[in-house]
Amino acid sequence: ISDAKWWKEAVIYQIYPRSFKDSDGDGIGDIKGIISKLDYLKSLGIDAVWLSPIYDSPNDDNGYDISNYKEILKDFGTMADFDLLLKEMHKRNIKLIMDMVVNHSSDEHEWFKQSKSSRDNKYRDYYYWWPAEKGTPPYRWSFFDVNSNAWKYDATTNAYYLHYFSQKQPDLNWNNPSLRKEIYDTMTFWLNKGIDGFRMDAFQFISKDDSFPELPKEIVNNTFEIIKFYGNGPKLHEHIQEMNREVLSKFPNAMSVSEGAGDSPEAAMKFVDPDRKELNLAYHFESVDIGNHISEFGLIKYKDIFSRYDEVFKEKGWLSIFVSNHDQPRMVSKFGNDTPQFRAISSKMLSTFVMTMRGTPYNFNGDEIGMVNIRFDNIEDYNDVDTRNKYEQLKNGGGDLKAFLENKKQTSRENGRTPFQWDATANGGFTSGKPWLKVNPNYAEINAAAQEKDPNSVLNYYRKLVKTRKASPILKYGKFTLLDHDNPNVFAYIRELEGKKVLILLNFTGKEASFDLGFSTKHTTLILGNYPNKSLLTSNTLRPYESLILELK
Ligand code: TEU
Repeated sequence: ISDAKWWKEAVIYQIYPRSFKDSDGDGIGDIKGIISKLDYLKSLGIDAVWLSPIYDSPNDDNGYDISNYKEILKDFGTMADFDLLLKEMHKRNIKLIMDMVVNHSSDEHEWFKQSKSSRDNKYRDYYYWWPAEKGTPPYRWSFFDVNSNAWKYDATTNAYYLHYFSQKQPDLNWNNPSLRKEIYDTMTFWLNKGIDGFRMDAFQFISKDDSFPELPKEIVNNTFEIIKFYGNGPKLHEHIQEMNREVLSKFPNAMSVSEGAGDSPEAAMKFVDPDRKELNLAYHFESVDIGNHISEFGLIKYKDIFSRYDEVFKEKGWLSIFVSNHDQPRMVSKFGNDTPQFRAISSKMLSTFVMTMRGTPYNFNGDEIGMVNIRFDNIEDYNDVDTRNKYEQLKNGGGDLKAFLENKKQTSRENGRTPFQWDATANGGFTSGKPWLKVNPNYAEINAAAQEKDPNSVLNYYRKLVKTRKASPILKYGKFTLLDHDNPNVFAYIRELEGKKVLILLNFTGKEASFDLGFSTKHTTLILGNYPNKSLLTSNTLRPYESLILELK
């Protein structure tokens, strides 16, 4: 394969460090905890870890609000721990992708403290300020603000500052070349340590028109419109190209992925078209912003998103394939079925999808053992700034709080953040102390240790999947063709490379489902299936949540 690259062939595993493994009993996951689980990661067969932020932070948004880009958060350990982690990962041939959050910083970052101290401070223009004598600034919607207002008034200099996310996450002003230089220095600092790349947080939002034209009315509370408007600032690609020249081009083996990639496949392509010299992988949200549960939005719409993107990316560019992350509820609770009857089988089916689709597969920690939504009853159980502030806002407006909490049981991103369930001991073996966020009480049944012993477990199936993917150039590079488009129950497709074909059949329902491929499945051999016993393939039927990877002759 002429354009082979390690990040096209890699399986990426996302670690949410706060919830992965606590080594010192303070209830918060840490770097030493991760080090103690590196052999587990190795046993999965994964190639790279994307580590959510571990930098110094007051944790308004769990590290996505950075107060010092070159220091490690004390709760997580020290720089020496980090250096050891990197060394131990590389020893095991696991690469490390860091999360770089540079659309905004923490309001406790030295830059912001300086910036807000006076209008003529040299850091003033590191952020966006609107002097109050000009009147109220043109409205900007905020993701996490209690009033959905991205402008916050600050009396020190009688001005408003911009924050697309929480009030403690002021947006960095990328129009300022000194700020951009600081960011490039920071990235170079980490790359010089030997890390293997970056996931660029909220990166589609970095460029802003600082004349702040009126916002289109449709934008409010409409994710798609917000991404369309905020995700395509006037100098976005100019900045990314500069970053490529100043940093990425000097580290040609490092991978780069933008979180968010505009509002269409064509927009996403602009981030990663090799001729444009910007980034390596696109990571778009259409397939997760599609709705709350697959039974509501339906499989056909879901298939269409993947086909539409694949069509644009079939000749060049590269996509990320994922079904969950730390901003999403649990994969099985959204796209599968997390009842005891179907949890394991549908988890396996979903991972089969991720591992057989074209693009680099990502697994969010815990999905490989089939962890499910915790479904908190009380707002006090939530730590997440997004959920808490939306609750507050609703409360202030006299909204239906009960309905809100009910909805969050299905949709809150905190469902994906509960501590990793390692074994059946107290707190799922995550910590010997009091966990920062409740552990799902089902850890007694759902945990890694129990699954180690069971050859048919979700975990052991996941390992087989990774092996299958890694051994197959067809699954990595093969062309994707969707079959049986109108089938609302079965996702069927072929991957094809140099005349060799693999057929993938996925039943997304809890019932037997039939399919019509337009050809017979007689001449197929099974590569991997998620049921332990023989399939009903001869009758063109799949069992509930069945998945099959077949060689097609
Ligand atoms: O998320 C940014 C972001 O754009 C998402 O909230 C996105 O809109 C959503 O996932 C689509 O469904 C990043 C981080 O991943 C998130 O954890 C942070 O809270 C946020 O940036 C602010 O740093």
